[in-house]
Amino acid sequence: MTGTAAARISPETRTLFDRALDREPTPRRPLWINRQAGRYLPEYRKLRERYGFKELAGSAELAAEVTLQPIRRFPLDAAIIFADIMSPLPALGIEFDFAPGPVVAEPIRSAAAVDALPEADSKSVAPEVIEAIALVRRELPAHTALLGFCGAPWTLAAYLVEGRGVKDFPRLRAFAAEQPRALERLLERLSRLMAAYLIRQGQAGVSAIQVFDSWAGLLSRASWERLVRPHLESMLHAVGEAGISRILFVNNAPHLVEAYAGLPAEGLAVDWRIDLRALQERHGDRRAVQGNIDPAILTAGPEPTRAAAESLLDQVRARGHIVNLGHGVLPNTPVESVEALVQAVHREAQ
Ligand code: 1CP
Repeated sequence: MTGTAAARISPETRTLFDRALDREPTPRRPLWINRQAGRYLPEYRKLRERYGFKELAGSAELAAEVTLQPIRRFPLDAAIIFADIMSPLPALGIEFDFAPGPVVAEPIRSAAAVDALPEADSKSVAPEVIEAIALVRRELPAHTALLGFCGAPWTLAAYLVEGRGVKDFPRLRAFAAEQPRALERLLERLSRLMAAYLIRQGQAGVSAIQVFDSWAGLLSRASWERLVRPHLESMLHAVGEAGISRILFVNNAPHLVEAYAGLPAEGLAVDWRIDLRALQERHGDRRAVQGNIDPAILTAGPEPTRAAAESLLDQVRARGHIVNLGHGVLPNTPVESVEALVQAVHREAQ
């Protein structure tokens, strides 16, 4: 890692990523990769031989090391802190494991279970993540942005009510119909907790955060407007008031993208199902757009990756575009495909 004082971040330095998120002109578009620290990297797999995922994410030093792994290997424009969307939930007394996705010990399936959740002190919310942010900040080159993140209240509620990731989350949808008031109280609690957590991440040194709404698409638009929107909106508003830039990632919800686009966020990130150019045409005057190569294309190798990257760069206007995949990079992705993506994006500066 570069260790000279000049290479370290200073408050005056605005990275390529930060400028693109503010829709300022940049010499080329920034690039980072959803789930960029992970199993496709040999150095991550090596650490996973010695430590479980919970141990890695639970130690500030190990989490900082894993966060930096993809940055040492590729010239990416942002690092994302290594943690999970579940990391802040122990502050609410929630117990869970990973197998490999989150499995909650006692799913929340009644109004009484929602009301029994303890009030959390913001300092008790994932202190290891806050410490890891401070550690990464010291090591990260000045031109690389550091991103924090959290799960959207709805996506967190999906795991808490259903208990684990299952197709179409039927128990969650039943809970929304049977106990709408209890669901609202749960979303309200999660929204307040996540706002406090993201603001602490900002104080620890991230310049922007991404909110992952991975299970956004489960409700009809009318139910989403009624149950989900107010809580997501108040969380994003509180984070913006604290001066932290926001990217909202919406997965697999083509029927809701226009509704999400109206929420307060500097950037809108979408999966590969969405026409990013059309989204930019509709919202590019107020929002940066991020995405959205299909991660499966990278598993097909460097050539298809290069072609997909060139086609994306061709279609989407450079200004206010942050290049990324439409969802997390897959574990069987060849490192050479990531290199091909980096090269295609960097070629724009030449
Ligand atoms: O090595 C392993 O086996 C652990 C796999 C793993 C990893 C690497 C999990 C379990 N979480 C993570 C880290 C993680 N999760 C990051 C860190 C950043 C990085 O890797 O660079 C981030 C941003 C997340 C976010 C996350 N976790 C989301 C939102 C993004 C998305 O992919 O939609 C979701 C839905 C989760 C839940 C989760 N945690 C882990 C898995 C495998 C899953 C999803 C699948 C499921 O529900 O079964």
